[in-house]
Amino acid sequence: MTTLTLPIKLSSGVQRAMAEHRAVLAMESTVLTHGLPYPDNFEVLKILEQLCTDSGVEPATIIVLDGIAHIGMDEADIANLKDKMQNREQLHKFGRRELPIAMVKGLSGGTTVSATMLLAYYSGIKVFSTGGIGGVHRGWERTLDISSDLKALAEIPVIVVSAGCKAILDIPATLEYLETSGVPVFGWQTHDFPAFYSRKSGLKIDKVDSAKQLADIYKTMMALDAKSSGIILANPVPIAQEIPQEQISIHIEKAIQAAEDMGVGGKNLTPYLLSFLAESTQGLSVATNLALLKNNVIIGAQIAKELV
Ligand code: PSU
Ligand code: MN
Repeated sequence: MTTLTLPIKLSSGVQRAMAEHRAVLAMESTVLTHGLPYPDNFEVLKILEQLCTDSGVEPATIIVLDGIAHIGMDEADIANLKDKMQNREQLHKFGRRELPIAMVKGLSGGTTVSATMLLAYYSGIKVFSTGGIGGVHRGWERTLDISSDLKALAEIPVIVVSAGCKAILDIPATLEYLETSGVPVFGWQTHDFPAFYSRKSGLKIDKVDSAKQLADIYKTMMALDAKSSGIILANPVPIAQEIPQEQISIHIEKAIQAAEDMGVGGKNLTPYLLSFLAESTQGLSVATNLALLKNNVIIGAQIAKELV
């Protein structure tokens, strides 16, 4: 078999940063294609990339456009994405298993945590900031719906900075799955695993105190085991933007009931629940979403700098 050149393109900024041995932070794109309304999503992209640059770290938003995995977007790529946004149905949601078909068929879409982790690792990027990770869905006993994010976390040695996961999921089962898979889960200066909108889920995890400490843990893990898992760093949403659990849980119960009534499942379930929540909280969830994304980029950038 001849060797295949994969359709993976590094942005000019990422190429430069790598050549100069400067820190790079990966970011996902499902939040752009499926998580946030247009044109707010482009505003968020700009804000997050600027925050990253201000921290002295090169942003690498990962996305698939016309079958090419982009590791960071140049101006022309952002224009191309904006164009595709006008006909949003053509933008898919790609998990890890869908990357080869997207590349072969020349499709476009956002990459989930599992796909972003794979492309980041392949490109030599060790840290990735996102909003929330996928996990074990409620009712998994019946549906076996477990996000491929968890399997990717078990198999790909990338640090994923998130605000935990939403209570649309079965959070205790998600943490059990991660424990079984040997994935370390740390709280950023806290023992509380956050539940995305809320700073606490009621579940306890280990704590890290600094970016240096986490970077040292990552290096130690890699030295011990060449086939290491990823690491989850759970960073609670800032207090000012927190939505208390009692308040958000009403919306979450409604979202889950609506999905059940509509028979939504498989890869459509998470986007359905996310957009239901955005609508039913009337934008409240969008402000929280932006606050925690920014918070995760700031911490992710600190860690990326410790790992160059
Ligand atoms: N949870 C969120 N926001 C998100 C997602 C999950 O709070 O944007 C997205 C991420 O891209 C994640 C994906 O990787 O959904 C998980 O989808 P699934 O449950 O189908 O694996
Ligand atoms: Mn699923």
